[in-house]
Amino acid sequence: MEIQLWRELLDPYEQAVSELLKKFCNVREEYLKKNMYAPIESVSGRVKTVASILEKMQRKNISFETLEEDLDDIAGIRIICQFVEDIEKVAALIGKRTDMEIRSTKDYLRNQKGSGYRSFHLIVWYTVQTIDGPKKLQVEIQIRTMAMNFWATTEHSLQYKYKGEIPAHISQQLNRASEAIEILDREMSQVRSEIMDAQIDSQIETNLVKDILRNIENLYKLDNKREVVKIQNEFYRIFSTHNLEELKRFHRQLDIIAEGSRAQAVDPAVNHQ
Ligand code: 0O2
Repeated sequence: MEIQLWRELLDPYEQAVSELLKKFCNVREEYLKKNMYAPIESVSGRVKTVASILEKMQRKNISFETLEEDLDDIAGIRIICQFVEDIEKVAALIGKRTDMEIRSTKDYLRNQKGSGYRSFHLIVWYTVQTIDGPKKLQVEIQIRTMAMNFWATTEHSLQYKYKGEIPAHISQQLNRASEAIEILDREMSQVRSEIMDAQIDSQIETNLVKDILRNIENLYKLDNKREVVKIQNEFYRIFSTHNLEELKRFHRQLDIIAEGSRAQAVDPAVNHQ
């Protein structure tokens, strides 16, 4: 293939990766804004390098003519979850979306690879809008836990170092490490609800503080500064107690004060009724 055509081929894949990254980050944000536990911990993505495409074409005997059909991971998204249970949730969430269509799945959780690799893969059809019209592409989405990702990233580097021929004794160690990762994930699942509760509380606190600060800032513009300083000091006091219920109560009270202040600013007569 002519060198300049690689750019043309890969550009829509770059676009797909950048759009999907944004979309999956939005999913996480949506959960957090609603004070809910987010099954997505982080998202990354990449377009396969030309060197890696060429290597896989050779290895799998793929021609340039059928490249886009036969190579389903030119665009790749990796979704990292905290717990094994989240993987299913994320896969179900993808299944319900109307902007992507699942073409196939590979469950390397139930069918772990000989190397010890564990992950859940989905190949989806995704359409990007280009100046030449819509282009439907395949994208590989890998979903795995943080622990599985640690193992896969390390093993991938060793695959590169040993050009796919990892010495037997290292392979055995990697297999043992993979078993340890599975046990770790299982152990973490045991305390999942505890961890989720803690994270939800922390998110509620973050959102409450954001709201409180916005209200105090607004009061500064409208109200008696000395009163607002008192409110601000009360906020610092409550915050230092780490009592979420107190913080919620303060937030509700402040909302009422801020509402009254706004009404007064719009209609000064409110104060004289
Ligand atoms: P990169 O650098 O991530 O793009 P294969 O024949 O296994 O190479 P196939 O049949 O297309 O690939 O599908 P599969 O098995 O689902 O693998 C797709 C991707 O999953 C791989 O892409 C890796 O990212 C990851 N993967 C699969 N098996 C292993 C493994 O044993 N160890 C690690 N670390 N990752 C794995 P690429 O093209 O190999 O690499």
